[in-house]
Amino acid sequence: MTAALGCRSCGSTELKPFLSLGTTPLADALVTEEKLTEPEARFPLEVAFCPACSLVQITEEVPPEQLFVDNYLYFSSFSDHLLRHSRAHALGLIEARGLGAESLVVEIASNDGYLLRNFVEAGVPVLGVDPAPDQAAAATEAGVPTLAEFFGTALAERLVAERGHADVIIANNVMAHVPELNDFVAGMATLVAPDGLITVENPYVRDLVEHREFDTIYHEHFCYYSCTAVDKLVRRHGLFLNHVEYFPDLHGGTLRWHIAPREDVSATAREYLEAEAETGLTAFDYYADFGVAVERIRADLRALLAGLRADGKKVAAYGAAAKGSTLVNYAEIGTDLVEFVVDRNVHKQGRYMPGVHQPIRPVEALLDEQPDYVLLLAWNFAEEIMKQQEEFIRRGGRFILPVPTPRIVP
Ligand code: DWN
Repeated sequence: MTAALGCRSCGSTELKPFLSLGTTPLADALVTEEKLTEPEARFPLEVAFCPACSLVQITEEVPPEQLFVDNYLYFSSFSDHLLRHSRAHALGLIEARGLGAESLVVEIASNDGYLLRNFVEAGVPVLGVDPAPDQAAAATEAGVPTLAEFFGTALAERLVAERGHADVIIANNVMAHVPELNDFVAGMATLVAPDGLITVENPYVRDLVEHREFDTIYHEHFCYYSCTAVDKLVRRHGLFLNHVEYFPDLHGGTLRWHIAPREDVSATAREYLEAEAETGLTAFDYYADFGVAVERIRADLRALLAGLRADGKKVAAYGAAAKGSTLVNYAEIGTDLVEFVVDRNVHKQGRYMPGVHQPIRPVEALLDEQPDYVLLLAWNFAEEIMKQQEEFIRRGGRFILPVPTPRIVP
């Protein structure tokens, strides 16, 4: 672990911390039975704002190999909502860009092939890049050729030499996950064709603050983006932020940035940049009080759970999500408050939540055990999950949504 020497984008050494979530275990380091009694690696979890380029980022750095290679358990295909979103993205690009058999689409952090498979079905040549070996293997087995490597300038140069430039590069939920940010963006600038397109998706830092989504802060997420930060970052590498799309119901509020070697900035992109300057996303004061709001959520959630338990209620949780790990560890929600967690990712079942050690069980445990309340750690999929759990709700089960304020639904 090494403390970042300066801003991951512009190098400024004037970073201004505004929130500390304590020293926490790695969010996706779900614990096996055999290792329950062993100490877990913990790292400071603190975020800071860069006044020079507006990038929000964590101040400590965990080696990516430790985050994404050693037993990384996140598989994208466990969310129907995400699969629908990804398919629409792929089909939209095929039509808008006139992609066909002569094209090349590269996805960075392609996981289990959840998105690229839509291009394969349409006969568009693809290449996935993902360092997580199990996910890369699953993608390759599903017919999506995938390199189990980290992406950067060196790999980009090799790919150009071997395959030529990419007509489209897709980088969803990965530009937040790379410590060497400039090398990553320089790699995309190297790989993309001169008339090509790069689409980057990440949660929007405005929604993180305004919807109090502090649990989306964890060591995998080195950076938290505004359009202003993205614009300054890509222009440093001869690329332009030309357009912005907003998806309010994905991961708590996601932006898709359209980036290209040719400048053609849309009115929408300009509006986002102007709005950020007007609302203050480009100044420290916007973030200064976030910590106070987060501490209030912690206190309110703990009080709610303690009250339910004092009334003899049985409480479980849904979603062994990385964000869930941040929430239960920062709020110190142990098995005394939440007995177990359910998750439909079979790779996570049978393990335990980092730090607080709730057992992770199949989703069916909700009907078997019928807890009175379920803390929805995967609140970003609340609609999908609560529809799926109609029987549990019919039997009287209720959910607790933790952010922006802890509340019981329905
Ligand atoms: O950037 C990242 C975000 C976008 O996704 C990655 N670093 C990791 C991941 O973060 P997360 O683990 O917080 O993501 P999810 O996708 O919000 O986690 C949802 C969890 O809930 C997964 O473990 C799957 C599970 N799930 C389920 O059990 N039943 C999800 C759905 C939709 C369901 O119906």
